[in-house]
Amino acid sequence: MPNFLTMSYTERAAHHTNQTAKDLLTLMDRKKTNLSIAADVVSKDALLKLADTFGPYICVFKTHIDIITDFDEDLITQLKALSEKHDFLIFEDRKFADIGKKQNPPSQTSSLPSNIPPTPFPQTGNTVVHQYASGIYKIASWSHITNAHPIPGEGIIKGLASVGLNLFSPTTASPLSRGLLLLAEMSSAGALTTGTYPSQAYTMACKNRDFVFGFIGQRRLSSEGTEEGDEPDFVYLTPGVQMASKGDDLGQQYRTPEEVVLESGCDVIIVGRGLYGAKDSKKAAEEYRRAGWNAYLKRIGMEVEA
Ligand code: 6AU
Repeated sequence: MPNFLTMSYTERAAHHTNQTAKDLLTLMDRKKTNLSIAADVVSKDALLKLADTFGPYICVFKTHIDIITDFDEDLITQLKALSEKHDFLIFEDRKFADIGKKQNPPSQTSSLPSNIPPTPFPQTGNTVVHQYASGIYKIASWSHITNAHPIPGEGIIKGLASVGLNLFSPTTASPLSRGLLLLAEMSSAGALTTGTYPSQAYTMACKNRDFVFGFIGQRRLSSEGTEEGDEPDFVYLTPGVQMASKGDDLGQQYRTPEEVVLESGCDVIIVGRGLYGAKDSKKAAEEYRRAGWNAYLKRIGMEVEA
C-alpha cells in the first residue's frame, strides 16, 4: 500500500482518480506552495486586492462570497481572471449543510449561469442543488472547490455532485472539474465533530470519490471503519493556522504550519488573519508559504528551502 504521507504531491496526483485533486496537487508542486488564504473581507475591492496581492504565494484562494456587501457578476469575472493570472484554484467555503428535499429540478433557463449550457439535473432535486447552482452567487459556475458538512447524510453529496459533475466548458465542451471537501473536524473549541463523526465522514467520502476529493480537518484520517480494503488518498485542507497566536476570543484554535503538515499529515494550510492582518502582506505571505512548504519537504524527506 503506498504511503501518501511520504509521497510528493505530484506522485499523488498521478495516482489520483479525481480531477480536482489532480489539478490541486500538481499546482502545489508546480508553484511550490501549500498555502491557502481565507479571504474573509466584506467588499469587492478588498477581495480582489487580496487575490492580486497574495495570488503569487497561494495554491487556493478561499472565499465567503455571501459576506461581500457589493457583490456583482464583475467580481466573479475579475476573480476568475486573477485565478488564471496567478495560477490558483478558487474555493468557496459555503459549508453546505441542508437536508435532502424532493422538489423540482432547477429551471434550466433561470438558475444556470449564463455561460453554462443546460445540464441534465435529476428530476428529484435537493435544496443544495439550488444553493450550489443557482441564486445570486451561482457558486458552481466559478468555484473549483466547495465544501459540505456530512451531518445531513450522503444525500448532500449526491445532490451537490449532480451539479458539480455535470458542468461543461461552453467553449471546449470538456467537463469543468469541480470537487467537494467534507468537513470532518472543525478547528473551533467545543466543536461537535468528535467521536465517530470523522470516521463516518471518511466512510461517506470513500463511497463518493468521483466528487469528494478530500476533507477540511485537523489531521489525516485512517481507513479504520471504512468498508473498503484499500487506502484511498484524500487531500486535507486545514484551517486554524497561525504562527503568532494560539486562538481568538470566539473559540478559534491555532496551530503552526509544522504541526499541521508534518505532525498531523495535512496538505494545505488555510490562513486568514495571519495573512491579511499582517502589516507587511508580502513578507507574511512568504513566511507562511515557506513554513508550510518546508514542513511538506521534511515530511517527504527532501531538503528544506533556506
Ligand atoms: O485564520 P482565520 O481564523 O482568520 O480564518 C479561518 C478560516 C475562516 C473559517 O470560516 C474557516 O477558516 N474555517 C473552516 C473552513 C475552511 O471550512 C473550518 C473550520 O473548522 N474552521 C475555520 O476557521 O474563513
